[in-house]
Amino acid sequence: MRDGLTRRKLITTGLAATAGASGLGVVAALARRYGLIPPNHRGIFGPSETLTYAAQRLLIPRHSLAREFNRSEISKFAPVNGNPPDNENYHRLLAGDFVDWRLVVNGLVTRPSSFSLLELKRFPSHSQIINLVCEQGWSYIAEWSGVPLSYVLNLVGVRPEAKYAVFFALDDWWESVDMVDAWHSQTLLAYDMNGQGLSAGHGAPIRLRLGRELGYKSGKFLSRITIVDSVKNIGKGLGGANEEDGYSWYAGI
Ligand SMILES: Nc1nc2c(c(=O)[nH]1)N[C@H]1C(S)=C(S)[C@@H](COP(=O)(O)O)O[C@H]1N2
Ligand SMILES: [Mo]
Repeated sequence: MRDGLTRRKLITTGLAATAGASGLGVVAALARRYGLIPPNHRGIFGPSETLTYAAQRLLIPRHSLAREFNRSEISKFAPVNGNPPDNENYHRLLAGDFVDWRLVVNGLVTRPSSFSLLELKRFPSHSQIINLVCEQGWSYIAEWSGVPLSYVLNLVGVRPEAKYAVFFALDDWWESVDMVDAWHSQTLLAYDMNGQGLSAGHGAPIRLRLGRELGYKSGKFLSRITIVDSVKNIGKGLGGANEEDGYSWYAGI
């Protein structure tokens, strides 16, 4: 406790000094020291990506919660961003109510597994009314129910080297988060939205709902979660499909 505070104070001082001066190298050094280098630390925005991510992780308690709302605050209208996957596999799964779908969980885990929708629905469920904020400038409040990702991670047993959870979807979307957000209590594998089964548009059969990151990190139509110690060999190594289009890897809100 005391160590944590001392450490936080030290780091705050370091970051504050750096923010004022031109010494982004100091942040990089601090970030490196605490293993807080985001996958997209190179390029023009690299130093500021590192600054944002390292500052958030060092200064904000890891269990801090996104704001939750009352039922009366649920938005009347919830936009759908994009179309459901337009491929034969998705059409077939959707037509069969996803009985043939499975969520694969593998990588740095002691018991690689796959789960059917029914199995996931039988696990303890959690509901949360939170805001979904799209980087395009719109947002809506909705209630999501599902199984906390932490429950599934405990079932498969995450190995100590784990650094990121990578999510793959039935379209060409993929994204990753660090293990702080993976274990976070508001990180949900959601199958219900506002008390009803997820529509295809909102991500059937299962979507990720992260409380503390922008909408594009909350993958719809999930098919696989892979736990890794590095994302450098996945795609262009930037941590996600959106990052390859120039978005931030860390999209904390
Ligand atoms: N698989 C997949 N997940 C995705 C996307 C996508 O195109 N494919 N779009 C993202 C974006 S940009 C946002 S804002 C939210 C929107 O969720 P909604 O369509 O349920 O409102 O989903 C995210 N998850
Ligand atoms: Mo978005």
